[in-house]
Amino acid sequence: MSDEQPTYTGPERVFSGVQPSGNLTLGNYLGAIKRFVEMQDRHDCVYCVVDMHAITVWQDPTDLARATREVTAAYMAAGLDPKRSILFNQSKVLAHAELAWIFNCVARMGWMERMTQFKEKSGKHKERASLGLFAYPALMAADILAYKATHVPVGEDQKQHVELSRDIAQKFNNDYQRPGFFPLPEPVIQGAATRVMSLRDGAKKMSKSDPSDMSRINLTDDHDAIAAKFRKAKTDPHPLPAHESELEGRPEARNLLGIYAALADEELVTVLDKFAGAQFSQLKGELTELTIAKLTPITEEVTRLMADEGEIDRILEDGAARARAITEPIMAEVRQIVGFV
Ligand code: AQP
Repeated sequence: MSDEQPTYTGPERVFSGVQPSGNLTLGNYLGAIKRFVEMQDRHDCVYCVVDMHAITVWQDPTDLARATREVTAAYMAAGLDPKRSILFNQSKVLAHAELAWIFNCVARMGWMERMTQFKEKSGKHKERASLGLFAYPALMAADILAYKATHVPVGEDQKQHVELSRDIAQKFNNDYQRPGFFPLPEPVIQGAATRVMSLRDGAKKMSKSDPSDMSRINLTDDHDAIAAKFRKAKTDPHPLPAHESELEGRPEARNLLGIYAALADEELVTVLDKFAGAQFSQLKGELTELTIAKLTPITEEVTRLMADEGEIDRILEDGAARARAITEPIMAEVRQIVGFV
């Protein structure tokens, strides 16, 4: 679809979220949470724990509640300040569900059928996948647009969904002849680790739901587990290269060097320079130390915060009230535009 329509002139706002669907991974941290923190200083930010997205695949209710508090704790442990950014869980703000229904009626089946995440997650048995899993991108568009958010920091895997949100916003604006009502949100995909890959297979994304725990670093892993996972990480038989062009066809080398660069806050070229000609064993050793140094303070803080669930719930409640204050006038206008009396 073309983006030609009068541009949105409202304020800039950042929205993003993480699913409480299991242990957070290094991929979630580097691709999303670390970048949320970087944006907090410069923008008006809304960060959600997307529990309604999580139930698109089965979640044990007790585990879902625990994971919702744990993602909130991880947000704060990583550096999000609940006074500056709005932190809350999605199910507390009904605008998400309401706008998602309207967007279900705006989005086209053909658009949804092209979504690679649905194809991957539903696998060979699409007829057994939940209707919610299919409609997931419409809920994500509602998450973003209920706040008229303009920027969405995500990992590479979510780019297609943010682009679909643009299509939905544009079609809504066109269908209801309200040019510029919704912004066309921009995905913000930056840094050296926008797609952290599985440690067992450089062609697969590192994911919370991968059946192999050895494929990922969890934010809750202890030092021994981190060391063992990097030690056993898949490699290739060649020494590490000096130039980015030589990473072509070497996904495991690219992945480990990219993780190092993102954790060290260095450019990939600097890291290539540092390890040029070295064996994987040297990179793995230094990567283990760096990962432990960066993740341990976060893990310890998550444990400390999780000891007071009441305080986490209070933060979520406060964030939800502030979130509702943004969505309510927007939803009042949406209802009027759609013709709901
Ligand atoms: N491997 C990754 N590399 C970089 N970014 C990643 N993200 C996820 N995996 C990687 C980013 O983390 C944010 C939150 O993701 P999510 O929990 O909403 O869902 P997801 O993308 O489906 O992540 P997972 O870990 O793979 O979860 P499951 O296994 O439950 O599906 C997003 O910004 C995502 O891009």
